Amino acid sequence: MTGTTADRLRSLPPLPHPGRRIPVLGDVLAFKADSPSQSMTALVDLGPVFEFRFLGAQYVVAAGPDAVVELCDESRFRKHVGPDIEALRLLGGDGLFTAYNDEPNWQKAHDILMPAFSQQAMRRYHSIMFDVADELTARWDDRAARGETVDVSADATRTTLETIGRCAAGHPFGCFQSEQTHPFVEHMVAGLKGCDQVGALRQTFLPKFVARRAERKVRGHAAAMHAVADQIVAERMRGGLGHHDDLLELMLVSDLDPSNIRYQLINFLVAGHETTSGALSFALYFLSQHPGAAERARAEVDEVWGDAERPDFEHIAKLRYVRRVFDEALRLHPTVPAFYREAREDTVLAGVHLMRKGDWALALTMTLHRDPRWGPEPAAFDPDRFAPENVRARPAGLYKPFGTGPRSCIGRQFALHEAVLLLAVLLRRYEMTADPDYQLQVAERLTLMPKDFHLALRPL
Ligand code: MNH
Repeated sequence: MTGTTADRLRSLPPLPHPGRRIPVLGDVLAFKADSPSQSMTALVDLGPVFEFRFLGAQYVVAAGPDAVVELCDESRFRKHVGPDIEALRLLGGDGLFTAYNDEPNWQKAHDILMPAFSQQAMRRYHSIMFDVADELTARWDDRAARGETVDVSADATRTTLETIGRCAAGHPFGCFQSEQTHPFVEHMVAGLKGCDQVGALRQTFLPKFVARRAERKVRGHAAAMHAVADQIVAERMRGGLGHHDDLLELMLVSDLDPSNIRYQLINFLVAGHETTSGALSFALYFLSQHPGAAERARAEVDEVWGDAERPDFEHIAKLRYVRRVFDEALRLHPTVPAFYREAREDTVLAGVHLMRKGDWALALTMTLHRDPRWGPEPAAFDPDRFAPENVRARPAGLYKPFGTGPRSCIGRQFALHEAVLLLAVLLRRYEMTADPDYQLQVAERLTLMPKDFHLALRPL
């Protein structure tokens, strides 16, 4: 650290924090425990970087768009495994998402798994994605025939879990064969919630046993999820290696150790369905609120797909407008609402906050995505923001739904292909209307998801 930076540290005012700070407890009043990232977003007026405290723990939040853009500068910052992600290691160990930057298994697994996300691999997933779409439409046809509405987030979750299970590991979860939520999802939801608590508790000055008690609960859910992963591996081994060409096979023929393979499976089964499910649900929400956009998207599907029941792989990327609808939904409701970044060296963030090497801050995607540079009404749904001429006219770096840098989302192309395909299938088959009284509510666990959102379907 140079003398001048040290001097600046002394001259920097303390970070702003929410009003009504309570001694010892901290800033709890400013937060709704069940919607932390929405609470943080609401505090953006405090300044580009603010802090909040909770039982002795300090969280630094970058909400100002320029501060978030700075945090995405890979030369100064890198991914940080923040408190809740660290706790997620109880479920996901050293799998890709939960691995530390310098953990050898990250680079190793990343290199082994990259081929599972190549164009060639995506072509194989294409027909599986249609198989699952058929199960979804069979369910929805049935509901429509009975005049019932559909629970969008629940069915989107069925669809994306089924898709990732079959594409990544040849494992059908049977999500459409049961009215119950799949036990894997039950344990995942409870596990994710528990990890959030464990992450927060470990930072506080409360005695260690408090966090450990919360940990024990999470371990129960982790064991159930690990059993699912182990069963998937056992299934594959029984059939013998060499007959499949998927992510699981890539791992099993590699020298990754068995415990890491189990963790990777958990990572992919969780990261690979929950985020896409939420994003798909938000896209359907916006389509139901904007009939003009739905009509335009439907016309595009008709034109590009024609009569083909199962158009080729290439016909998905040609659905430019459907893609814009999805991009815009992810802009307004980024299902991963924030990510952690740590300083590579001592540095000053946004001119207001000195960070020592290794210090971290939470980068909020939601505020970045609603920066005035998006146009006069940043909160309004307008897919044409993603028309090429408008993308070119905007500064780069204002859109980060998939994170940033080498630790950004490995499943991005997978998610985009799956989501655009599903939206097209649904648009072509149904007119979808929401209850006119429905007010969008956003549920938060690790990711965002519309709450209690139902659609009425009219087959076309
Ligand atoms: Mn995904 C990392 C968002 C779909 C697998 N994903 C990330 C990150 C974001 C993200 C943000 C970076 C987090 C961080 O910096 O800490 N992911 C999404 C969104 C969707 C999504 C918004 C869908 C929409 N992700 C998918 C799918 C898969 C997947 C589908 C798997 C098939 N994601 C991952 C993995 C990582 C990741 C694995 C961790 C990558 C790494 O660190 O190497």
